[in-house]
Amino acid sequence: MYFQKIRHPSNFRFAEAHTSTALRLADSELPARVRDLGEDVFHVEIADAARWPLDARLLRLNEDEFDGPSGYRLGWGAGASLQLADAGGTILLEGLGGACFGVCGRAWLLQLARDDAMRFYGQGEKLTGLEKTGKRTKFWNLDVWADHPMPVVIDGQPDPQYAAIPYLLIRRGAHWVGILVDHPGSVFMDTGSNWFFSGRDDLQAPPSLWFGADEGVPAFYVIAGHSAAAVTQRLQRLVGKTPLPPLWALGHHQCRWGYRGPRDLQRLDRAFAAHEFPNDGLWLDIDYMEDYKVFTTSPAHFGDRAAELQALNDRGHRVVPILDPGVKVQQGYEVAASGQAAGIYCLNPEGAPYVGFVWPGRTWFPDFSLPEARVWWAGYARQFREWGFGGAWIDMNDPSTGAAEVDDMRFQRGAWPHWTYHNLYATGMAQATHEGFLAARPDERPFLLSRSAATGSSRWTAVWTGDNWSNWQHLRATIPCTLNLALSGIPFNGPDVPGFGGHASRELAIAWYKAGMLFPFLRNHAVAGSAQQEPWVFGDEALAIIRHHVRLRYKLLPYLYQLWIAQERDGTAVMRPLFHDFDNEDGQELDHIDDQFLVGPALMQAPLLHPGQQRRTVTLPGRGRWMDVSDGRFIRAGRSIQVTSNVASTPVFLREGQLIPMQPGARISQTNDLADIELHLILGAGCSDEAALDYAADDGLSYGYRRDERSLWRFTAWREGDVLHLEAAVLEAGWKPLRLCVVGYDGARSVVVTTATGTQTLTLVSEPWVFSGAPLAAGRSQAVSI
Ligand code: MIG
Repeated sequence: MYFQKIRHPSNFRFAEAHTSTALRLADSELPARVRDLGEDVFHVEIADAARWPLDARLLRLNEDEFDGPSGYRLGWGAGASLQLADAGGTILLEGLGGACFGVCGRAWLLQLARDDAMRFYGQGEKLTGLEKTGKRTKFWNLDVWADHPMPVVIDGQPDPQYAAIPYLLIRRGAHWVGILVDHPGSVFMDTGSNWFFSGRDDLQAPPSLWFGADEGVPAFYVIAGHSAAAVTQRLQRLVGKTPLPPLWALGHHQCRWGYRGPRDLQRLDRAFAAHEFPNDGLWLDIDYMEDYKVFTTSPAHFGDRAAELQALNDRGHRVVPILDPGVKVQQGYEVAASGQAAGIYCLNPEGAPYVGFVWPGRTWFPDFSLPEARVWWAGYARQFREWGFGGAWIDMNDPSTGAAEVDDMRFQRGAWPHWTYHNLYATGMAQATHEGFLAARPDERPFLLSRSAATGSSRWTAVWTGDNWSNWQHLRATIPCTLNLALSGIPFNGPDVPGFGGHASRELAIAWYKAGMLFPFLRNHAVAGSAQQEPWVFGDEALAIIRHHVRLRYKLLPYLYQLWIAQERDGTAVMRPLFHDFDNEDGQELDHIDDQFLVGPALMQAPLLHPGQQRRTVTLPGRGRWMDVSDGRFIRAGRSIQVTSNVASTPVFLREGQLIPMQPGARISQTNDLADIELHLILGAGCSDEAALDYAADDGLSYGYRRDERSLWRFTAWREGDVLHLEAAVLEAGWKPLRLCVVGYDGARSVVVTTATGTQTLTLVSEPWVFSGAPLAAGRSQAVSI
């Protein structure tokens, strides 16, 4: 842990009473306001301009989003204690009476009563596990390798990480409550770490949890609801939903610190083609630049840049280079000079441009908190996109400043101290880059990947979880990290596969690819100097296994794409923990399951995460059945089972009563057509469920879908004996008609398809296919057009 200490309630003075507009301390009053924003979203603000003169909340959240009534109530009770009650008046969350809101100079803190039945999640990007009871932490973006000792990094313990989302999701029985601190700088939080010297608790304090900040206006949101899913959706609407990504961003990406330019990428393109391994993104790390100067390309590595990029693009690969914010301080470097002329750099306390030391050497840093700095940066980003680069990978935006203390970097032309924009720096960079890309191609969905992030950044960028290590504990840690990011409003994220630092073994590479094949973002990336880890370097058998599972991701793209449509529509998480979709029922406890996860409503993975592992326990949540893709059996849920697997396979379960759209046949290229699908009906023998799916298709690239250039079908399906029934209605027809085959399981022999033009019965011809491991018995219909 980077920060061993955080502020402690003992040093705070607490409000003891309240009026309708203020909290009363011994000798003063603090204006305090609780607002009900609607739909059980509340805002609490203690805006005392005397104590907190600077309101640094530049990124406004979507408070106007909520228009329904609230069932819960939030307000101050006796002892100036914040209280959340449900519709029946039962108190669900409560401050410690007389010790709820406190101040310590400019620091503030809010303390709530804690009991052992509470469960805690969220907290954004952290490697501290799925459930967060007993954690002491800070939210402060860091360059992890630069700021933590290397043994801590390798061991998988560094905290904080690159992205800071000061959010806590609390489960208390059947209620879920999210608390989001609205603060651009350092926020601290303690969920019961009980940090007493020598184990002695001289305070005799009741169990509590607290959060606060060192300075800045105390403000936070409270979101209450009856499920983790409902609270997460409203959090996402509040901070901003993730716009529908271009389809290529959901593919496989190949990166390495060491690819320098088109020649390296052409070699990769040939290898992917030779191995019939689908891949969408080819990435360039810092060596593609001239002297590490941002917005340049090295003449040594590029020839006719436009032609080279076009040729790669024609072969189905987008080229995604890295952009670092630091601008090299150098005479005659146009970017540096124009930024200086525009006066858009961060200043130090003496009023000169702040200097840091990163890859280019002495560097200045654009002040993305200034709209004019974002416009300046967007101008270069636009040109960059026009050169033919497909996306941007924005790095070092924590911001990383080398040996120079970041605190001397000030914002708003020097008027604002560093904390006011620290955690938002990457988000400003993402926003500016996004604007530049849109200016270059107004009708193309931009794709950005950022290292650092904050509340709200998912409006502009996906996130990768930074520099991890090729070892098993890092593999295991990726699952809860990605799940908690999704619960915290950053659904589009993923780790470097199969680890950035160190050397991935063959076994780890296979395990990581199998576990990560359906993560929201999938990129192979490695540090300079490590052993090569492209999918084909581990031998033919490993290549075949990795390729199979990456092709499976591509086969599932029509399904994955629907999950992103749902995210953009209502903020639904994509990859999520079991408790997002299922309650603890019948004695089945899902609170701590961190080695299984759901990808959308229909698919659950339970990967092998230890060397040599061939068996594991799998919890099947809910009351229905799950189909085991290794043998097609439908297994009753509400219990745990033992499964065996092997190097070639990974345990995956499909939820009965779901319809899963997939690409037809095996995937060997990155060519997609969302209007040509197999619809897999997960309905086992004896199933009485009715299944439903709205399926949408568009070009996967432009904003046409916002102009009605998309098609939408509504499917309903059920099973009677060995006959499947499928009803299909066309709800929108702005894109293409649908070519559809039906795939059935568990002895289904025919399907009766009903559309507006009539009913036809199609035979399901036995066509086993390999989902993972052994062939899976299935029946497939001929294609129909809808
Ligand atoms: O100081 O650009 O996290 O993905 O390969 C290291 C080189 C800078 C850190 C990124 C990593 C990238 C590396 N960068």
